[in-house]
Amino acid sequence: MKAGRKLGQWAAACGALWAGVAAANPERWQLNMTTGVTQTAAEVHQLHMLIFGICVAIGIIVFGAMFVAMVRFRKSKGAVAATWSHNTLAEIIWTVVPILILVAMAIPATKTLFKIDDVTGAEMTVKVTGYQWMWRYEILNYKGEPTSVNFVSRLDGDSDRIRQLGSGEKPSLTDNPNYLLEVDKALVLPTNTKIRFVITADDVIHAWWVPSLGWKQDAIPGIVNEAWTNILEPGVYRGQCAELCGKDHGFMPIVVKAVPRAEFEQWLAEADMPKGSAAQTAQASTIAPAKG
Ligand SMILES: [Cu+2]
Repeated sequence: MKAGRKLGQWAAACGALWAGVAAANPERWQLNMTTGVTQTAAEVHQLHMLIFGICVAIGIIVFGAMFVAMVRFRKSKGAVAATWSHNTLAEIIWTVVPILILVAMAIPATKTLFKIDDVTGAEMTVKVTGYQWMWRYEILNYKGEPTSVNFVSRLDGDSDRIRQLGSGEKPSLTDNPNYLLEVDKALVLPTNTKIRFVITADDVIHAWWVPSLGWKQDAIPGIVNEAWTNILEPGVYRGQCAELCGKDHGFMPIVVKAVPRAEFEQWLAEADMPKGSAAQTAQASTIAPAKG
């Protein structure tokens, strides 16, 4: 009884630790996947935990059987090796059981993959283009209306200064907790809105990845990939390029700022300048990707 209570307390402590490390944004030394801020991310996390549990159970059974065999049937105890070489029943069992386990894992995974692939019913489209080494965001439309919002998001000045050789400043997490995870212009998105992304690249292959959204998508020159999200909670969600793309691959972070719809509409009204306006021309001249 006493042992049972101890075990219960221990399990509760482990559970709290596990939940604590699975916050929306990945934390330093986080061990588990993030639970994220979208239905997709939550489902992906649940699948991950289910399949992790199945793998642990298989590991315990297989390694347990192996160690029992090694200890109980060792030579020093007088064990003699069997001489038979085929057993049809055993072969059928070790073929059928893994197939059943794989099918059992594939059914829920496939259901989630279909949902991740279904971009229908989106109220907004964002085009993401990867460059060496920055991201361009174009809000192609919102609620069926085209917009002219088009900007480049780069590593923020503070991170850029700290990373320079001989800057005299060593990056410190207390000075800058978002070192290499901050940009000059974040992608502002509305919450509780199905947002479709079309993702491509202009030079080499990149990948757009914000862990809290639950997916990553390759950005490939000449190909337009699709993805979607529906962010449930306002917040700032950080990500990175997830495909090695050159010397500054580690210096092209992603920041998504999710705000309530009313706030987003206000931001959009300010950012959406009429085509050909002086302000937009000035903006366009600063968004050509730098060579280097
Ligand atoms: Cu990259």
